[in-house]
Amino acid sequence: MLENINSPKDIKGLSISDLKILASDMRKKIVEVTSKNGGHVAPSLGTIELILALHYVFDTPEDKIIWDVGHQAYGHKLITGRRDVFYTLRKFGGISGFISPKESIYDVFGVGHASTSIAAAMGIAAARDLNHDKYKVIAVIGDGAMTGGVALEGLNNLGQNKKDVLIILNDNKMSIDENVGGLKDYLIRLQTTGLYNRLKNDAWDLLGKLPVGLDMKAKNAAHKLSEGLKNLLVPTILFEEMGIRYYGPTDGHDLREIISILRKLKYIKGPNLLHLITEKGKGYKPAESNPTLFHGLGPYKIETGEPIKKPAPPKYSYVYSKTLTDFASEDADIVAITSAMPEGTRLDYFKEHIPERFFDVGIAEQCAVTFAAGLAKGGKKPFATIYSTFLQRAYDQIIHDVCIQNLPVRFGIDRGGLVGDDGPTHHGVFDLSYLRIIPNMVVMAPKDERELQRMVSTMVDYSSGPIAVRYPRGSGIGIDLSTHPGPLKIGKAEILKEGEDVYLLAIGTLVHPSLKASKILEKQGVSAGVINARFVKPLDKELICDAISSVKHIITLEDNVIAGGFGSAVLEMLNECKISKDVLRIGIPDRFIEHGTQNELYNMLDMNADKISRNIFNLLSNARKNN
Ligand SMILES: Cc1ncc(C[n+]2csc(CCOP(=O)(O)OP(=O)(O)O)c2C)c(N)n1
Repeated sequence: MLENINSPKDIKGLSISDLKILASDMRKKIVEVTSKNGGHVAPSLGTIELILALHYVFDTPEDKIIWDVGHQAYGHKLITGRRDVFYTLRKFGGISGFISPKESIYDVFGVGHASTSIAAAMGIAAARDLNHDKYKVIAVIGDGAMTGGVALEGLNNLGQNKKDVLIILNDNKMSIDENVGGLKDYLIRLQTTGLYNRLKNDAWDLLGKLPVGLDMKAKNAAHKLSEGLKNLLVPTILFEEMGIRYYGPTDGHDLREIISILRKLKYIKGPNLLHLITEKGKGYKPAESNPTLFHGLGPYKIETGEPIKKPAPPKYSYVYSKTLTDFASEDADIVAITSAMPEGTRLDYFKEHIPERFFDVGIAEQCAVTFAAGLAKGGKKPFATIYSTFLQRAYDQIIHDVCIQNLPVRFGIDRGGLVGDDGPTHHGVFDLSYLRIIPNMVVMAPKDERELQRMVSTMVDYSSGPIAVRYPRGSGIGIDLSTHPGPLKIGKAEILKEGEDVYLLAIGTLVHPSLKASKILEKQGVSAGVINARFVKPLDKELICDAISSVKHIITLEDNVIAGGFGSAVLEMLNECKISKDVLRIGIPDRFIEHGTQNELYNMLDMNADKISRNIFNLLSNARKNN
């Protein structure tokens, strides 16, 4: 069936039983491709009926579907002209794992971070009205994404401005891990009573049956009475209190039912919310039974769902969490905070050992940072552990709530650098720039997992103000971690190799490639020194200036944007010290980097040892020629 679907127009005439066959084909295709490429399997398996019903009832792309996060829309890709390239999902040069307007006119609003759909849909609806257009705008948001501040801000406004937006709440009771917070409990209460809509329908039927001659006043009185009775029996409908009409809860896998409701909702103007109950991983047993693992994973065996993993050293996230947990078991002041990523950050390890000092605030990075500031104020040692890309959400909180008050909040910034197949919305390549410009902040990046341990230890000891360590996605380089090394002196770099022709000043994951590049250069007759800066802020002025005094060229290397990053900090320092050198800054250029494996991307950007050494060799040869 899927082979015949080239655009949503091709599903319009299908019967419900044909749509069911199509749903099954789509699930098979998703499992087939993600078992090889990895991806967001469980979220996408849970939305198949919803996707079919939306494209069946609405006239896309004229009507606009606005996805939240955009990780649950593989089915949407399959029926909007991308079936034949679906095998390239998340591959270098292939289609994105998220919603990407560059890729298709059916992908209306670019996304990868959570909770944006309601505000974006409201904006599109406002533009539609100003342009006197007539299309429908539909926001699809999960119960996890609904815990984010931006989503709640969107709801708060939509209820007031009454724009014609249909919100589909895709409620599977899960964020990546189990969803958290009062809203989650509330949604469960709505589900378990299940009464609301029945009562509402009864009330509507009743109104329909009232004598035709009855005047509006009497009808309104009857309506109010029925509403009052209903509110006695079921929880107050939060959304309705905010001015958004609520429909549901409805089985999100019952195609006939969703199509029938959407057909009605298509003609009901104003802000409406349809609450669908779905199952994450629907239709593929391993994903149904382990939705957290199958939220997003690498390749796996289709028959068993077992991830295909090559033996590898422990991941940075694990080393961070394990080290932190070890310290926390001796130091009762240490507290760990995540914003909906216990599994991703591996703080689940901390939670398992010290549950009373573990906090998951949901998809609420701003709350996580200000909460950490409060904990610091109360004398605790909070470790706000957040992916680099998601910490962008909390920039004002870092400045306003933490740094101005100089509070000793510890930031464990996971997924620094290029993250690979999740692409531009997820690369953590701005943090060194955005953190180092804030007064009071200390910023570190480890060269390997051993140094990460030392940096965690440094953060435990450091109480003079905010301090951050940012570390990459993936495995360390395989160092023995059986003993705990001590902390670092704040602002202390290390010379790994002396050089006479050129110095490579590197930070974080670029340190080891720099060492390798210097070895290649040595074979070519170039003496290249290597410094591991460790700190982007404060820089080790003394060590760096002393080391580089005899060379003409220095190269800075970082897995962060060149603009404003570590290399820029070095340039500023040289300028302040009135030292003049030829400086080449290697890092992420001024453009958004697509998806691919980390190796493919660093290779594309000339940021591996071979290419670094080749470029330095050419630079020095050209400089010699020009002299
Ligand atoms: C701002 C932000 N923080 C964290 C994430 C990581 N993240 C991606 S999906 C997800 C869970 C979303 O849950 P829900 O909206 O219920 O969708 P589901 O996967 O359950 O369908 C999280 C936390 C993100 N994408 N954006």
